[in-house]
Amino acid sequence: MAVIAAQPYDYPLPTETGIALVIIDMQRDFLEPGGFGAALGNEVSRLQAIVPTVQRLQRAFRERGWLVLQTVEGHRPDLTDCPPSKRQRGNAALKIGDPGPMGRILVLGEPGNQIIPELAPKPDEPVIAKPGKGAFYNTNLEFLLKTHHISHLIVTGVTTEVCVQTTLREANDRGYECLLVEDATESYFPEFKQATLDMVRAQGGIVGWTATADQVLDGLTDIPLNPQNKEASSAC
Ligand code: TIU
Repeated sequence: MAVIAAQPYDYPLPTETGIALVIIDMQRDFLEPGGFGAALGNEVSRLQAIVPTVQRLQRAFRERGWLVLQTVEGHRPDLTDCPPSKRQRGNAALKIGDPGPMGRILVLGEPGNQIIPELAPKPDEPVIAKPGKGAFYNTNLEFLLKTHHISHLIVTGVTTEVCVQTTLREANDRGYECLLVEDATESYFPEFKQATLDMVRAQGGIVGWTATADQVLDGLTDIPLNPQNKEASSAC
């Protein structure tokens, strides 16, 4: 059986059902100055370090024709999907919906809401717009995963302890086998990232596994391509 060397123990890879790469919220709002992350008072530049690692994983999944799905956190322009509590929280100088240097803060379709160009999705790759921190709340993510027969999620993106961890926990409760990639996720707070990695793999992997991108890529080379994947690969 193919595995990824992981913590707290080897992550068994699926033989019959599918595996997907999940890239959480790698949007300008969180990685560039002038967006939501900066408006909350964070130093956003430290999130840039994971971009090449996420790109490597994205490339590997694409080469095999496997599902690569991304999320963006954002709200409808009328903010009817933004609870007032979320808008007020943190007392930021710029609130969700206010005009900022990259358009309206955390509003779908605005320049700040775009995925960074280095990780731009291909036209046939799904991008889930999510109004919450978790990617399952008020989205069709579960439907999408079911229709693609996905059971295993390789999880990356930002920020580790907010949208990534919330999504991973939501997925774990729904029965997905989740592996968080240690060097493909980042936080504005290194200690929160570390705490999240520790929490995920504590108690025998109570909410999942962690591994480095190299460990993931090594493990993936052992999975035989299924006919559907071969078809998808040859179409690329
Ligand atoms: N503020 C923070 O750390 N994160 C978020 O608001 N959203 C995500 O994590 N994507």
